[in-house]
Amino acid sequence: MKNDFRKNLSGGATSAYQIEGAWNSDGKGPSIWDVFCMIPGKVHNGDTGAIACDHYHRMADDVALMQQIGLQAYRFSISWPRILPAGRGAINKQGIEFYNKLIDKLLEAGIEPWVTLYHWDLPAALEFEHGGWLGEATSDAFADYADVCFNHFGDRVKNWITINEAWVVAILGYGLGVFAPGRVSNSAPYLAGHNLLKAHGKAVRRYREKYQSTQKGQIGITNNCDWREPLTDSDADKQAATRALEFFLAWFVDPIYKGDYPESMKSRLGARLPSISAGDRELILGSSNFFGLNHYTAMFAADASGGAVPGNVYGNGGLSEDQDVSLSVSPDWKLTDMQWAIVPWGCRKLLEWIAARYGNPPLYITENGCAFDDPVVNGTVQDTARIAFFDSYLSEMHRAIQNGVDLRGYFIWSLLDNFEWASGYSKKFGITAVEPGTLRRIPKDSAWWYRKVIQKNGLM
Ligand code: PNW
Repeated sequence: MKNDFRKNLSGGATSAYQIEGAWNSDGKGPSIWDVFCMIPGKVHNGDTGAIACDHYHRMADDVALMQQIGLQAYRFSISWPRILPAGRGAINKQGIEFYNKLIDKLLEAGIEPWVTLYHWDLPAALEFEHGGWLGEATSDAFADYADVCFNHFGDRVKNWITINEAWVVAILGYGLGVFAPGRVSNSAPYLAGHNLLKAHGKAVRRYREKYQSTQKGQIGITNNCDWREPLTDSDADKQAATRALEFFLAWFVDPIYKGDYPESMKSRLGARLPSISAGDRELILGSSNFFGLNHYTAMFAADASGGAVPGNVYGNGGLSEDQDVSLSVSPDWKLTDMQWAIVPWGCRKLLEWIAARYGNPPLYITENGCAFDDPVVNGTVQDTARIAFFDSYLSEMHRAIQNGVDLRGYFIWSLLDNFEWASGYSKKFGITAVEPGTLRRIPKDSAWWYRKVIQKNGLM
């Protein structure tokens, strides 16, 4: 009964800054995360990604590990400043070499590469020159960088994701200031979001005009969204939940599938939300071959005036005063180490909401996972809560597919315990532990469980 939950593929995901290390090796330029980590108080315990999992030097072993686990696909990101140390201009050959080797190793191992072009490690040069994503010039630089990647890797890479989680970049990076570049503002997020959408559109245009017909790959964007369940069945709370989803997800997805920002955002934000010009619309509308979704948790939403946002280390309601939504969690929900509630049915409801709003697009869950800290005992890690998490979320995805959602693939976050941004190494999302000091990889029980799920193409 639980069989055949996936139509296409099961993979694992990571990102460059979280695993590579080698932050200033072989010609790599600094990113805004390299800089952000140097600012006292920004990252838990003063941790940095300078060494991280040292994946840069252990790449071949890590691919062997993926093969052992049986991954069919691997989602990783390319470090923009490893390819273009100054953000634009001269190409760093050694950076190209590294990703060439990684891609070749993956293909030899029968693992399909899924490449994210931007997973938050903006070249620091572009922060200084253009104010990062506040400058439109950064979106042009992104298209040129993407072009370099298509040109060098597109003969072998057939799945491209332009931007990872524009919401996180905009809100956590430019609104709440808890992620790089650390700005605090109630208007900058909407400008940054606008330029991120344009960057996506410009990169996709480049791919379509120069590469797609010969390389025959697909390109899309990945956004993150939690589910928002109305706290009561009052109309006011139902509208609050919809509004919360619009400020979270539709912000970036409506422009791509409908050509404009949601009405709720336009009316509430006024001049703080840039308008989508005719030219922007042409660039952005229809610019994704698939719908990438990262999903972790759910919260209740209630109508409120500038409600507080409890229960989340990042305060991830966004700028809630713009929404008049108050978020909360049920005391019955179990929490992960991120204090994110485990609500598997929320995943199904979100998938169905997306299918209904956007005409059932081909969907990929490009991240889903949980942080738990389980000890290594005699070389094993019994992470039963993580297995239960994956099992319950996959079951609900299966139900969504049965209900007609076109879900084609699934990537667990993450292959390795890694640098969890402002939480440093304190939050462990991996199906593989990384031993402090030696950095030895120790697959957790969830890795072997996932292997069986992939082999069987269904749950146990
Ligand atoms: C995502 N929020 O980040 C990222 O894509 C990963 O790099 C990260 O490791 C993973 O999820 C786990 O955090 C998010 O506050 C960060 O809603 C913050 C939020 C969501 C996703």
